[in-house]
Amino acid sequence: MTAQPSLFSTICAAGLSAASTLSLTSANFQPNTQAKTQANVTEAEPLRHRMHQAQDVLSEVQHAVAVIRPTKDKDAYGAVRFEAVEGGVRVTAMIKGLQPGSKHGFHIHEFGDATKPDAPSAGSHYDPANTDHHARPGADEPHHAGDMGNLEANEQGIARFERTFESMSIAGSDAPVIGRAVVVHAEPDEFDQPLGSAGARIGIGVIGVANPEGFGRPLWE
Ligand SMILES: [Cu+2]
Repeated sequence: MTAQPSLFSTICAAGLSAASTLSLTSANFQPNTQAKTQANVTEAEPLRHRMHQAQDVLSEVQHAVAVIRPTKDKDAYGAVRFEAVEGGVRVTAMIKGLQPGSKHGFHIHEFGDATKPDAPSAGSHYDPANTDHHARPGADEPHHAGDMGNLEANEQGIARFERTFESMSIAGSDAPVIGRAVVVHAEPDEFDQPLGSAGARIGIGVIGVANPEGFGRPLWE
């Protein structure tokens, strides 16, 4: 019974200490826009492809999911699942709101950042091996780990996708996709350089840790 007041006091003390630190920090803070911009440029490089200590926590994750929402004035929406399987990651997707019979470039991009209405914040194709080369997935040539090919919509404008990729992992050391973004493009991926000419970004979703319960349920039912 004595543990409770003791714990409470500790929390209060920690709270006061944090509050003092905060006010001190605010009082001393001098905005310096130029220095801040330079720091961001320097810090962005390792963050593109590395997970730092978070890797230790996430390495057990076997299932990930991205919920796709339309970008500004577009209509693509749906979900993409990632499951660790023997030799790679199985990706299953169902995307709706597409034109009947249309094809759409389908990639993992380097930043899980969907803050911009038309999604340039997601950056370029996820390419942790620095291949600097775009290609059809599974092609016998170097390609971005994020090259997933094309979605193909049926007559109802619904695309279903299922493919296993050897060139990625959920949260392992080999091209971990967790925390990156899935992008659906307006145009077909033509597999030309540098990025496949797939046009505007019509849908985007950030890849997060999935709830394993119910993960086996078919995505399109
Ligand atoms: Cu793309």
